Formats: sequence, C-alpha cells, structure tokens
Amino acid sequence: MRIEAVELIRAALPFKQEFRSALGAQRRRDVLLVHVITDAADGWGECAAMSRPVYTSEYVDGAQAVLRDHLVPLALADSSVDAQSLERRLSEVRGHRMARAALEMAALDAELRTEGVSLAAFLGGERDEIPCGAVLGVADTIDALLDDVEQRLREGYRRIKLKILPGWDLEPVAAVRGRFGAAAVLWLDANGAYALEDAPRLATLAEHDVALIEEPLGGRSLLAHAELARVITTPVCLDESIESAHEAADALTLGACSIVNVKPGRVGGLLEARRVHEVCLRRGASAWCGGMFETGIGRAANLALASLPGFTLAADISPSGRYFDLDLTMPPTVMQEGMIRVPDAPGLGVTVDRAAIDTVAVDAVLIRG
Ligand code: SMG
Ligand code: MG
Repeated sequence: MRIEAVELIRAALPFKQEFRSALGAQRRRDVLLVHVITDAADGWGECAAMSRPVYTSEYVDGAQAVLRDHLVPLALADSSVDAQSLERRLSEVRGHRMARAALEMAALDAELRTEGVSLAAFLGGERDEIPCGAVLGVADTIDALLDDVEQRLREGYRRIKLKILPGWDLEPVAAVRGRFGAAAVLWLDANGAYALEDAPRLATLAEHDVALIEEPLGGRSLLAHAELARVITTPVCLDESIESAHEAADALTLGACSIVNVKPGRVGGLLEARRVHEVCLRRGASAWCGGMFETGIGRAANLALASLPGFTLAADISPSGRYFDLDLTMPPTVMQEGMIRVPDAPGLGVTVDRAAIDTVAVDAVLIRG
C-alpha cells in the first residue's frame, strides 16, 4: 500500500456537560483526526491528545505539528507501507506517542479495509461485545453525583469510576457506597493527584469496597506506586505511568500495580497496545481498555482492542451521545444491558460521516506525497 496523501482535520465538540477531574475542567473536546488516502483505500485515525498537556506531555496543537512536520513526511516517503513497517518508521521520532498512534490507526484502517479484515480480527479479538463502565467527573454537590450514578446504573453501565482528588474523595465515595451498596462496582481515578504521604488517607478508601484505584500518585514513579501498593489493600491500576509494553512489564515486576489501563494513544499505537496486553496476559495481571473521550472513530479502535482475551474488566467505552450531541461515525454506537458490540466490518468497521465532520471542523490541511 502506498500512502498518497494525509489530511489532518481539527474539530471542536462541546461536552454536553463540563467534565472536571484532577486535571482541570474541560468544556469541549479538541479533536484531531488523521485521514490517510492510499492507492487502495482511505483510512481514519483519531488522536488521543487533549487541548492542554496535563494528562501526559502531549497536547493537540503539538500532536498536529509533529504529524505535519515529521510523522506524515516519514509516512509519505516510503513507496510501500503496512502498519508494521510504518510503526518501525515512525519510531524514529521519540515520544509523541499519541500522534504516532493516530497515524498508525489510520494506516491500519486503510490496510485492513483493503484486505477485508476487521481490526478486531487482525488484533486477535475473541469477544463480540464489551462490558462498559461509566466515568463520572467531580460534581457540584454529593446529591448531584448520586443522581448521576443512579442514572448510569439505570442505563446499564457495569461499573462506576469516580474521578477523585484531595477534597473530593472520602465523602463522595462513602456517599455512593452508602446509597447504592453492593449494586455499584466502584473504581476511583486520581490522575496522579496524591503523594505517597497520603497513603493513610488512601488506605481508608478500602473501607468502601473500592475495586481499584487508578494512577493514585503524581510523578509517574513506579517505585512510589510499588510502595503504596504494599500499604493499601485497594488494588492499584496504572494509567499515565505506563507508556509502553516494557514499562508495563517493569511495573508488574516491581509490584507498582496489579491492573493496567491500556490506551492505544498513550502507548504509541494499537500494535504496542497489543504488546501491553500480551505482557498482562503472560503475568496474569488484569487489563482493561481506557478511554480519552473519543468520537466514534477512536471508540471503534478501542472496541476492537478491548475484544482481546486479556481485557477482563469493563472498559471506559461509552455509547455515542454520552459526552457529545454529535458523533462522527455511522451507525451510532448503542449500549444494551451495559454491553457494546465490537464492529466486525473491515478496518475500524464503522462508516466515517464526513458531512458530520465538516459541520464541526475548524481546520483541515491536506499533505501530499
Ligand atoms: O473516554 O470515557 C472516556 C473518558 C475516560 O476518564 C477517562 N479518561 O485518566 O482515564 C483517564 C481519563 C483521561 C482524561 S481525564 C480528563
Ligand atoms: Mg485514568
């Protein structure tokens, strides 16, 4: 396959409701799409980077610049590429994993559409539907949070993940457990808002039957997380701290976590995400597929990844309409009894709705080989 041109499209999708976490407040999703035009088929990718470099060091303007100036020129230089050779080629560029992942996703989509193979089948998926979890940001009041949890449980989500930070932790967790009892499987995500000195406070969360705590400590320190994991009984899951399969292996060896949140963007692409999954499977560690408030494009890739056998816990994958009024793919993703079907058509397995993209696009640049 030869990549003839790459289009970088920026779009803005307002969140239905402001989303607050330890990383700040978000009112809109700054979307960066990668549209690859090859001699055989088109392919689509979505970049996980957010507007500001607060989750990892990447941010959407930076991702667009590195794609335009470095990654896309590398992809256009080769007369024949597939996703594997492209991954090797793009690894010349250090870091910028979310940008590399978006281009790899688009190339893989084009390649698999040409071959008539679904992404889930290519990756080795074994499930045809994925259990979904709801993620709830910091609310204005405890009552508002409880109403939201009630609605999500009614919608069928398999578990509830609360964003926490100092000042929004023990009280909301106790309130949710108190109101819903065993009906709510409860996870917490701190996005690194705590320090090791907070271990005694974090230890008390176990009283509320919390199934996991995600990225509790700041600084991406595997040793600090290993120390924390020794003194709290709630299982530690890592997200931001793991950017590759070898970091996943290190984290599990050190006891920094027993569970891994796998996101293709954070680790540099779907191929590396599959390797992270293999590490978890070999070590008997639980894995699950995280989310970055994706549109239908990135969500289709996440669903395919989440169908691998080692993803044993509910994913941060929601139906169309959870965060935004508009989706960019057809048909809309629906959740039934807390499950979403894995697309089984070739490539990402969804139809990209160009007209919908055009209604929210703020910028599009076509780079030709
Ligand atoms: O896609 O449902 C989703 C969002 C899941 O909370 C989610 N992602 O740390 O796991 C995480 C966050 C990343 C951004 S938090 C502002
Ligand atoms: Mg997280």
